[in-house]
Amino acid sequence: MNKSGWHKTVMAVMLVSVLVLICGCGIFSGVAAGETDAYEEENANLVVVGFSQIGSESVWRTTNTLSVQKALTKENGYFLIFNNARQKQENQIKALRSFISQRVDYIVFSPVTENGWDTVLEEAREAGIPVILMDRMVNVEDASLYTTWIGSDVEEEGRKAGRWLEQYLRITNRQKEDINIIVLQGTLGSSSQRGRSSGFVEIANQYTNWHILDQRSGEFTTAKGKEIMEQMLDRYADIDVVVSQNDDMTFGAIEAIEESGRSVGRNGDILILSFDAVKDALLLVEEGKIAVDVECNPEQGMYLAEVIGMLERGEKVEKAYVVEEKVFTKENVSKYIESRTY
Ligand code: GYE
Repeated sequence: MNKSGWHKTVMAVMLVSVLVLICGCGIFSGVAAGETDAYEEENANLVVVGFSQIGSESVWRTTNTLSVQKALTKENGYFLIFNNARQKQENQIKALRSFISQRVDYIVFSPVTENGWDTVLEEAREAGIPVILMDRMVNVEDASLYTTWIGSDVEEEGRKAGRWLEQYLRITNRQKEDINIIVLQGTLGSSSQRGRSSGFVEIANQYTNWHILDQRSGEFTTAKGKEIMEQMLDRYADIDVVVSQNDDMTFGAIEAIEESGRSVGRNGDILILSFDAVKDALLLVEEGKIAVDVECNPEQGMYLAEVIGMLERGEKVEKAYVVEEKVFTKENVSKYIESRTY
């Protein structure tokens, strides 16, 4: 082959390679585009929901997260974007802003504390995205900044605990005795902490012999609940009642009390009043270690799906949906334990 013949061959090979490359790309991009179309088509009708959860501080919280994930599935017509804020309001605000920039159809969030939401909620409103509050409340000037709220009457939960103690002291003839109380609070500034505190105090204030010795936050966790309880046991020799604003803190508090050589229960040194009523706590109610557990229902996912469904159909929704809750004591708890899934 002469020099120009060799050149021609090289050129031809290069040309073929380029063509193969172009066609190849074409084929690949054709497949990819097809897949994207199918993917987009499949998701086009889904309702996109951005959900900012507080964190995973308690059994209640993980159950609540699961219940939303179970309700807002693709099969049910939803595309759920989940974000865990790890107890930080700034993370929740960031998540909300990212939902706004992604133009989700709905924002759902459980605000870690009540204050400081006006600006980001105004941004959501400007973007035309309805906001649904779940579990906890916000404290905003303009209530139209959120569409609706699904949760528990936490103030009533606090009252229920107070009423139980009232009745128990009456039945056991201890109405005249000085009753020393410690309150283990949840996350300070959260609606569950504020509501449970004020509901209980409303009842406590009716009795001059009920003394709230101290209240400190155990941040709704077992570890912190135990730590705070240890401090309280060191500081106060005579504690009759511990009001622990969730079961996780209660587990820690009971450990601390027992390790200090004191006992819990109706025949023990300290009465425990708890909230949430998760399965492990119900077992302790049955055992007599927790005197009363006021239920707080975390399974709010199906209510959420129902409310979004109504909004999708253009129906009017209520401003608040309050879930039903019970009170568990040794007298009634046994029949509820088996069916408890969390
Ligand atoms: O009681 C606690 C949780 O806001 C009602 O938050 C909720 C509370 C619940 O972490 O366990």
